[in-house]
Amino acid sequence: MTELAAAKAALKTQAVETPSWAYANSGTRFKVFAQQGVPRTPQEKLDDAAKVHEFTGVAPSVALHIPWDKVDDYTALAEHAEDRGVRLGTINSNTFQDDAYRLGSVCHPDAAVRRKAVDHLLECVDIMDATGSTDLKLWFADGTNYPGQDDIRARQDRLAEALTEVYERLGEGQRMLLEYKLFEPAFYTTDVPDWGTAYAHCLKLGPRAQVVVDTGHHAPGTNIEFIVATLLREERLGGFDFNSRFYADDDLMVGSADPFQLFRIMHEVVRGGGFTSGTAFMLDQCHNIEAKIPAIIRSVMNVQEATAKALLVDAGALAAAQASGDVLGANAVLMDAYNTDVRPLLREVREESGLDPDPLTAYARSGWAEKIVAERVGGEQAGWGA
Ligand code: AOS
Ligand code: ZN
Ligand code: ZN
Repeated sequence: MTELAAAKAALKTQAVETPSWAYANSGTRFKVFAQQGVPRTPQEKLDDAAKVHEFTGVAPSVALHIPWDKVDDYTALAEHAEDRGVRLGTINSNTFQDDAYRLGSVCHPDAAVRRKAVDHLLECVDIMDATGSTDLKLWFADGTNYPGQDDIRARQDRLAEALTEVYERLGEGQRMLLEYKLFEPAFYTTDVPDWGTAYAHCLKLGPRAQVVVDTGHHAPGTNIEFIVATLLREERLGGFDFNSRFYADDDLMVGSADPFQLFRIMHEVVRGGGFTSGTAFMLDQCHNIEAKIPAIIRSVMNVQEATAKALLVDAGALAAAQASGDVLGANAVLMDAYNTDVRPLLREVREESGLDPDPLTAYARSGWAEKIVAERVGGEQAGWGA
């Protein structure tokens, strides 16, 4: 197979998971700007996600959030997804929207609150059993605001205890993905603030505990591709939460703030065999002012473009330049790939897969946007900014 054919084949099998909450209304703590036609139920979120998959061909699964997507019958929800041509993906837990969690959830000083939080996580694994989801994604808002507020070490012990109980409950083929975040909502300490802390816990738990890299959860200037390379090397990169940031956890469209960073990350994914290692490629975004479905289609396309560029890196030339200490030459190999306009290649890939080469105009032509505005009244809030 030529290199171009190999790149095309990889692009055709790429899978980007879209988050249910990105289809619903969301906002900042200042205001939620409600949009017309947004989903009123988890089923309608899946209907919209199916449209993203229909026009991009590479968004076959949808991440759920419990309780935002709570239903009585998860098997029926999985069937609804299947009927629409998509499937249910990662289950995201929520231990941050209850009054009980003022001082934390699994790290809370009170054992009764920790029990409540762990029970919720165990319920999420029950849901995974019903939906057939393989991944449980854990993000904890736990932390403290003031020095001395709680014992940093004791909180780590409580975290380890909770994670162990949930890890032991996982069934065959299920994984626990632990996400880290620099700060927010806690401002002084965060209990899982960085990849090192997440990795240390995962290492103790076992191979089915892996780290999630949310691209928006780092300090400015952090070399995220280094983290990606390291976690892949240690076989602990469970997945990505893709999004873009300018300031904090902005959850903007992936590849919109810094497409070069996304390319550098995807280069390390390609280099580290991340397409075949079980790494999940998820979006974690909120579309506060832009139209939601087109924004998600755009995001999926941005991931595809960065991936295509990374696949076009001339690995042989790069290795040769690196081995001979050719600093400028090595850098030029990467930049050549980054500066390639891959849009014609991706149009070809789509046509070869029986898709319209331009997903955004195809979606606009489909009439779906008008249909949902006419049919859906009173769409729901995602949960953020509620
Ligand atoms: C929060 O900042 C995180 O990015 C999480 O991934 C969060 O759990 C997700 O946005 C929805 O639950
Ligand atoms: Zn995230
Ligand atoms: Zn986040």
